[in-house]
Amino acid sequence: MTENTPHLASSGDGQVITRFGAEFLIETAQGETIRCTARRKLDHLACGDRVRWERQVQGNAAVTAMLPRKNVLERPDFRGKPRAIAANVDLLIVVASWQPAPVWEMLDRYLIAARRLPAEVLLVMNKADLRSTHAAQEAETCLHEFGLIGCPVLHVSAERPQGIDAILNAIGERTAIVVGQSGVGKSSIAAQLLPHTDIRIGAVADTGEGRHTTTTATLYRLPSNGALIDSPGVRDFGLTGLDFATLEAGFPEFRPFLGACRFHNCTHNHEPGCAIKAAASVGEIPPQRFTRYQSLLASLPR
Ligand SMILES: Nc1nc2c(ncn2[C@@H]2O[C@H](COP(=O)(O)OP(=O)(O)OP(=O)(O)O)[C@@H](O)[C@H]2O)c(=O)[nH]1
Ligand SMILES: [Mg+2]
Ligand SMILES: [Zn+2]
Repeated sequence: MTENTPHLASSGDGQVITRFGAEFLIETAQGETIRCTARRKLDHLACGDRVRWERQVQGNAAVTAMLPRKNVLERPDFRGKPRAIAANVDLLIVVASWQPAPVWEMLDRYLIAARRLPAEVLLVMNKADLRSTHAAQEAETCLHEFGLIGCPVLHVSAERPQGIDAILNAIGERTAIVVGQSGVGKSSIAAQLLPHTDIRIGAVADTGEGRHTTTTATLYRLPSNGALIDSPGVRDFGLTGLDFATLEAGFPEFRPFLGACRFHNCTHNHEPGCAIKAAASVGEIPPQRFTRYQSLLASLPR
């Protein structure tokens, strides 16, 4: 191999562990981590991507191609252009906490994103130790609704620690990513799952807001053969290119009623004879979720 005979070029397949601008850490098929650059045409590469790499005779390694992706999680950059956060994700672990408090509409958008990937979704309510002191009744109602629509919910505390094994079991041998607001404890959870790995954790400000401690997505191998991607916290999670069909599909609680509206192109908003609205009005569809659906609908480009 090249390690012993540097005059020989080598090549192989690998996976992006993390990237810092134009520099990538690639895990080779042999489990070795190497530093690589990539051509500009591969600028869209993200953590989790499978790639082909080559080491030059001079000793520099470069990513030469991206292998086919199963899926990619994106969010808009400051210009609104889609930016890849991570690729080849099986499970989207949406982390929320009691401080900072959940932004429910953001959780709705993550559910839509998971459905679109597609990937399974798991809602992890971290900081369970703060629930009795910080949870407002309205928050408990909103959270309860996620359970009602069939979204799996785990209550954990990365600090206690408590409930961490349940996360590990949910991941199994798959690749999961933790996403959510800054300061909810994504890296704290990652650190609990990976006790021998050095992972940065940052205190929340007095306002309860996170300080954006994690700055780039990183993939970690779990002892269970699965993988966990820790990702930078967001202030908000926007969906790129959201259309009506994607929005509707992101509300699984609508499914039993779809097709029963008077108009086949019903948007479940102002239309007469809407079966979804009727179900929401009698509580068969969780009302808070339905209200937020309407505001998401209003945000769609016309
Ligand atoms: N009370 C309590 N605090 C916690 C818990 N888990 C994490 N924290 C604290 O929350 C703060 C933020 O933790 P991080 O793990 O850095 O949060 P993060 O989601 O990775 O934040 P970003 O990297 O900025 O997105 C730290 O001060 C942690 O000690 C918990 O279960 N209970
Ligand atoms: Mg973090
Ligand atoms: Zn309708």
